[in-house]
Formats: sequence, C-alpha cells, structure tokens
Amino acid sequence: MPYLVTAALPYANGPLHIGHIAGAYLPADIFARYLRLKGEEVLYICGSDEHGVAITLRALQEQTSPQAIIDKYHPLLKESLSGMGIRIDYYGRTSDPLHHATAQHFFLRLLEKGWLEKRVVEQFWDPQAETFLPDRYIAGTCPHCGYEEAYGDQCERCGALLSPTELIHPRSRLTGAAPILRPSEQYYFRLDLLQPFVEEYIHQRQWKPNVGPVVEQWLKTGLAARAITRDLSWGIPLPLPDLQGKVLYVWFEAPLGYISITQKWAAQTGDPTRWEHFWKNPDAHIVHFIGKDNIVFHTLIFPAILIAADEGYTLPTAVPANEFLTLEGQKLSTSRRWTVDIHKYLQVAPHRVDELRFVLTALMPQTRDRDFSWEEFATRINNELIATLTNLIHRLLTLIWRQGGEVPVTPTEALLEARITAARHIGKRIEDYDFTGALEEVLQLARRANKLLTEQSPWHRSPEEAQSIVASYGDILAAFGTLLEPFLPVTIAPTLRSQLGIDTFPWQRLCEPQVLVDQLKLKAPPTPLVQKLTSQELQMMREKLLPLPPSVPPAQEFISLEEFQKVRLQVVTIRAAERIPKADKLLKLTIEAADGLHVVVSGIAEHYQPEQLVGQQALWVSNLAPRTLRGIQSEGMLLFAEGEGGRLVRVSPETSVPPGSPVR
Ligand code: B3M
Ligand code: ZN
Repeated sequence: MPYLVTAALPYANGPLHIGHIAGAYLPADIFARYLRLKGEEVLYICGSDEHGVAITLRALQEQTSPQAIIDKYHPLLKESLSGMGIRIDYYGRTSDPLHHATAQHFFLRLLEKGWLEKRVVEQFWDPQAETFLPDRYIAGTCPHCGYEEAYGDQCERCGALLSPTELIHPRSRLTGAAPILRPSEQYYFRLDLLQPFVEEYIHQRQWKPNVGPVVEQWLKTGLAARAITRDLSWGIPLPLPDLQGKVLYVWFEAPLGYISITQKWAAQTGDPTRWEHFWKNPDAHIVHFIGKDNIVFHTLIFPAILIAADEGYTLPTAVPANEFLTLEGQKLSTSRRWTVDIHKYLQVAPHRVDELRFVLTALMPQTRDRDFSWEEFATRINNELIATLTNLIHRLLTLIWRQGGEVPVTPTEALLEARITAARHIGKRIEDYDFTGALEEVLQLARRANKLLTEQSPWHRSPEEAQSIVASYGDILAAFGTLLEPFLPVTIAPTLRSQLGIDTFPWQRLCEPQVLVDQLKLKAPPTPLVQKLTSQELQMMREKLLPLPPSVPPAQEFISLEEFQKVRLQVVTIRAAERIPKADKLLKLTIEAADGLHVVVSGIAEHYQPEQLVGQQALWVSNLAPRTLRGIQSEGMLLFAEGEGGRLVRVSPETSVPPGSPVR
C-alpha cells in the first residue's frame, strides 16, 4: 500500500522558523523515514505556496514584485528544509505551469459538474487606492470574539472563518481607509450542496483528538458556498474568457498543489502517469501534516473539491494537524521578529541539527500548544539526549574499544525483550502520530539499559566478566543505529552506524527475537555523538538567533502612501567629516544636497573613521526638524542599516548619482 506524505506548502513569503518545523515538516519526516524503514513505498512531497495575498502583501512591504518575493524565498525554504534533514522526495512550487494547468483543470471540471456558480457580490473597494480589496487586505473586529485585528477571511485569534462584511469597523490595510461596497462577479463553490458527501467521508475516517472536534463543529454550523475567485492580478488566471483580471482563490488551488507536485515528480521519474498510483488508487494512503489553522481547508474543502471533481481521486487518509509552538511564552511572529529562523540556526549551529530535531520532537505541539525556550533547549540536550541516550552509547562503545574493539554479540533475554518491545512501541506511537511519545520510548529503552549497566558495573569487574557484560549490549547498540534514524538522521544515527560498521535494519527485524548482528567490530576509538552544550554556547546562540527582546511593540503594518511621501529623501555626497570633541559616538558631517551644503550630526563614530566617509554618498532625510547636538545644529538625518550586533552600515545608491537626487 503506497503512502503519500505531504506537509503544508509553506508560503514563499518569509523564512521558516522552528514553529513550522515542529508543526508539520518534522513530524512528516519522522513518519516517512519510519515507513521507509518498514519497507513501505513512501513518497514525501512538498513545495512552495506562491500565490495569494500572503505573497502580494509581502511584495508591497518589501516594495518589490510578487515574482521577486517568490524567487527569493522559494530557494530559502527548500534549503532550510533539507538543512534540517527533512527528506522530501520532491519539492515543487505552485508557480509551476503544470500546477497552473492542474488547478485550471479542476476549476473547469467543477464548473462542468455544476458545482460552481457565478454570483454578483458586493465587495469591498478601497476608495483611496482605487482597487478591490482581497479579504486579507481588510482588517476589523471579529464578530465572534471581539479581536480587533481580525482579517477579512479569518480571525487569527478564535480561528473563525469570516467574510469581510462580517467584520465590525472594517478598514483597508493598504491605506487605513474605510472600504466601501461595490458589486463584483465571482465564482462560488457550492460547499453547501456537497455537505452530505463530505460528512460521509469525514465519518469514514479517524481524526486526532485535536482535529475531530474542530471538524465536527464546522459540519454542525453547516458548510456555506465560498467564492473561489478573487480580484487580484497575481495568481492563476481563470481559464475562461469572461471575468478577465481575476484569479483562482489561493485556498482553492494550493491544496491541488499536492496533486500537481506529485505529477511533477512523476514526470521526472520518466513515467508521467505514476502520480495516479497515489491519487487514483483506493489502496493508497494520503497523509497531510499541517498546522491547526489549516484544518478546515484540508479536512473539508480539499476533500470536497476531490469529491466534486468525480474523477476517482484518493481522499486524504489522515490530517494529523498540530497545534502551535510558542517561543519563551509568546506567539511566534515573523513580523515582530520573535522567531528562531531555520536558515539562521543552520548558520549559527550547523553541527547541531539533530539536537534541534530532538528538542522539537520532545516539544512537538501534538495535541496542545507547547513552548520552546532556550533554557529548555539546553536542558533537553544536556540532561536527556546526552545524559540518557548518547552517554550510554558512548560508554558502551568505549568499553568495546578497551576490549580490543571487537566483541561477540550475546544479548540477555531481558535486553532482547527490551529492544523488541521498544521497537514495537515506537512504531505504534509513530503510526498514531505521537512522535513525542515515540521519542520517549527510545529514551525509555536507554534508561532501562543504563540502569542494568550501572547495576552490572563492568568497570569494576574482571576482564572476562566485563567482556561478557559488554557483549550482551551489542544487540541494543546495533538496534539504536536504526531506532534513532527517524528522529536523528543527520549526524547521530549515521555516525553511530559508521562507528559500528553496520547499516540500518528493516524495522520488522527490530521487532523479532533474532540477534541483529553476531559480532561488533570498531575500526576507530569512539567519539561522543553529541557535545555538551555549554552556557557560553547557549548564550551565543540565543544572542545570534533571538536578537530582540519580546517587549518590542508590534510594528504597525502599513502607512498610507501620503504618510510615506511626507518623508523627503535625497541622495547626498559627504564632503567633510570630523570628530566632535568629547563625544565618542558622534561625527559632524558636511553634506552636499540639492540646495547646497548642510551639516548633520550622526551617531556613527564607533562604526566609521571620518576619512572613510568623505566623498561617499548617503541617503538623507531632509525634512526632519533640526536639533542641536553638542552645540552643533544638525539638519535632517543620514540613513544607516543596522547589521548584526548593531553594526551600522551606510545606505547609498547602487551607482553614484548627482548629489540632491530625490529618492521616491
Ligand atoms: N500556505 C501555509 C499557511 O497557512 C499555507 C498552507 C497551504 S497547504 C496547501 O501558513
Ligand atoms: Zn475571533
């Protein structure tokens, strides 16, 4: 029975952080690695979600195009995932022409089957920006919970799906203006008519305890027809001559990415029809790993699309959604910079990937929100991963090495039994999507072995006795080479196997009483699998990875164009620079601007020597009210970027321009 494993397609609008990894990509990876060891046929696919307002809003913020945004983040996402040891068989993207074609096919098919209906709807229009506003571009007060920052499609506090007209005091996120209603034509997907079919599907499946009730609540409220087109220029165009200038709603087409990415994978295997082995096969298992905010789309809307298409698609077997991870007690937030980004972690601690996987598995928010803190990160590594697991392995390897590096493997009944039970329990937990529990079973096995070993204390025995004690642990050592593989596959499990000179075993072998190997032979003296995390290293990681205190107020997301235009910017050339007596931080700069020379006092003396600046260009805010610093009148302000550790770096045009050139 083939398994297709998927993890939520990350929006290509920002980096991945630890919450994403713990929420979807890591559990999917553990699950897929375990199934591969079991000898199942597994395909793990994922890819970047590159449409929707998540992308256009980011482009607006970064003052660039949506295309530039996705081209920047798609590779970053892919590298972050592979850097974390997430073994994805094919990582695609929804801007792929094949995805566009697949999504358009579904749209036309649903239309042909009568599940789509054109409706004229009153839609919000921003009178200042003169554009229709996508739901996400509207914010207001949630009618269900009173949250004032709810978006037009969903309230992020209570999870309710909304339509923008339900918001109390709606406002445009583009300009802050109160939007007005105007008629616009859209296609609606008749989820209301599909409800009986969806219900039948839902009741044929088993749902995790944190998923089932959410789904039931939705069904109880009743599914409503939903618009699946949008007035946007970025996205998949409607495959119809009418309604030009509209695109498919991202939550209609993104889940279809699971199909199109499988098709893409199939094409590169040389057999373009191979995707049907997963998607048109009643025996195939399809398992979607996601975060809780995506539950409704995966359990109800996506299956409804597949049912409505009526082309024999496999419906999802399970949607093991996770809750959220918090960071030192607070919600993770990219915009507030309260995150631990994966690409940065991989730069700062490239040799500690398995350690992070270990901690994120232990703290996986499987049925409730869990909290990540640096304190706990260190404790879990030092007191659990090392103290319980890798120290045991290291002690045993060292004993073997002292005995000439070679021992016969003769496990006791108790140790054999412990290994078999552990392998079965770990497998069962993983199959139940309890990854924290599975890891706990691994640690349990190590604790048992530790206890026995301490009781036997081979260190205080005669060489013969010691030899026979050590020989009894050879089987467990060999088993760890496979048992750890789903969880710690980057360095720890492969290093152990290479120290032992063995490969992985099929998982089934671990559940059977036959000894795994007859003897063990070490080629080199063992080195510890994990280095203790010192407080200095922890401090360094925390400083580099979480630079801002949590109390930073959330940045206001948008200002209007008019507000922005109040700031007058121009390029200037620095003509003179000098230190100011008794002011260590200040430099007095004379700049040439459009209307001649001006004096600016800048707090950059710790970052630049005066002579480095003379003749250079910089950006100048010309209409900032002047102020007097150390008796010198400073006019306006020069702009500097803040690099790592607060290092200030001059901002200047890419090639030089005449002094006084405006910046807009
Ligand atoms: N792009 C991820 C999110 O909501 C969203 C998942 C799509 S899965 C088809 O953050
Ligand atoms: Zn709400």
